[in-house]
Amino acid sequence: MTDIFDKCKRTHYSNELTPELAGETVKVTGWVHEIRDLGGIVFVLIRDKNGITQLTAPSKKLTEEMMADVRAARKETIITLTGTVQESGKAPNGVEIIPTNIDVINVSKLPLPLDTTEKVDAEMDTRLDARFMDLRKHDVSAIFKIKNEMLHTVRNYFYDHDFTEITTPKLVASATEGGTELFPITYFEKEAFLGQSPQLYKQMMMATGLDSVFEIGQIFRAEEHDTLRHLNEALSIDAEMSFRSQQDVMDLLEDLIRTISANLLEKNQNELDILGHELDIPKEPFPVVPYEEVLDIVNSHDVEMNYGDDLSRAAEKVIGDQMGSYYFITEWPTAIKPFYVMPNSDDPEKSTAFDLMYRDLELSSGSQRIHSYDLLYQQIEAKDLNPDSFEKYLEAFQYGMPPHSGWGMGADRLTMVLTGAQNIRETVLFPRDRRRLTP
Ligand code: AMO
Repeated sequence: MTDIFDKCKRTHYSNELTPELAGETVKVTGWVHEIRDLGGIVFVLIRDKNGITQLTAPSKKLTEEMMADVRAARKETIITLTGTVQESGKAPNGVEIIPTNIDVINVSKLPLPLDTTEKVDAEMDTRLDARFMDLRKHDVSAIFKIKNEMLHTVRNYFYDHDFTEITTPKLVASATEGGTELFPITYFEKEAFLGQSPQLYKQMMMATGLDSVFEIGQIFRAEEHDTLRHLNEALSIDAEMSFRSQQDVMDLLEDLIRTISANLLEKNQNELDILGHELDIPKEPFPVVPYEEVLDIVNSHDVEMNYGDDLSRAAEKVIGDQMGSYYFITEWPTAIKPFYVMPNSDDPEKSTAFDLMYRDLELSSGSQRIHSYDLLYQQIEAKDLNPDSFEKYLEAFQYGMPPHSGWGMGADRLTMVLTGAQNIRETVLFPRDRRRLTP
């Protein structure tokens, strides 16, 4: 018995078939994308992860048996086609395959939950319900190929800059980013939460002497928001550096964004073309706008914003229109930033916190952190938090905590920018939002 894996072992992916192979016998395996039966000739398009191959079956040249096999093809069924390459100006990659054998590997049920040929637009919910099939579409898989390359670049970048990769618990005992956005869970007889951020752990790592650490991991936010830019489970890229200032970590973030953009242009032009997205390559140093200037700009565009307000959606739109692609907002009021943010030494009302924005989208937040135990304790109390819940975190600050800085960046939001996706759900395989917990 022929092993099924031998049967479907391809010689080429679709994109590797070129007119230079004319006359050769090849084997391609994939999903039946489309069937066009014109009577005397049948075309079957076969899709794999890299493209589409055209099977051409002229009834005059093929046996009745072969024609019957071709006509038996069903959409989204997996088949292996063996055949001869022939040049064809009209077919994908300029080649078509004249079949000598067709093996049906696994038959698809019909009707399909989605049209993979993109001739019929599907609602986002329908697509997410049948995500496995949605991802068969090349303009959907392109987003994840770009996200993959971005994450690959991020990891390499950190390794090249002498960072240590860490993984920290997602089952945690206390809030980090303000108390309202936590998912409570039952942890045996105790109360626990899903982690909003690796913030406390990455800071505790500064007390270990590892100096620079990063983590790529899930964060959980019980926000009620149902927007195109919020999810309840998101992927965060976190960096933390000892003996490095706010400016140092802003420079690192900027350099990382440039490196990602350059790598994508080099490696993923095909996916960018499929998406019809022109990557915005940041050339100049990212502009820096202090919070107070943001206030002036926003108010001068008839959107009310007072000192101490966070950016409303309307304010984000105004500032995004004014600033264009990547820019930093700095000098945020200490009062509206988390307890661990170091106040500005000259003017403690202002902080060392910064946000990296892309147009009207916040991509990353960071700051210099408080490294003094006493000040940290005071700030926790000042934010009406209970220092007892931070006991183990605080302990790390009593035995020689280096001055340090860091940031966290939303990987899904960054993917939106890199792919041109307008809805964050496009950039996550199985998004978790207000209404969606499956698949
Ligand atoms: P912050 O809460 O600003 O900062 O989060 C950092 C970045 O994470 C992304 N993000 C989200 N993405 C999608 N859906 C959400 N609900 C969501 N929430 C956050 C955003 C945001 O800019 N501990 C700090 C970081 C630090 O200072 O190191 C923090 O978590 O892109």
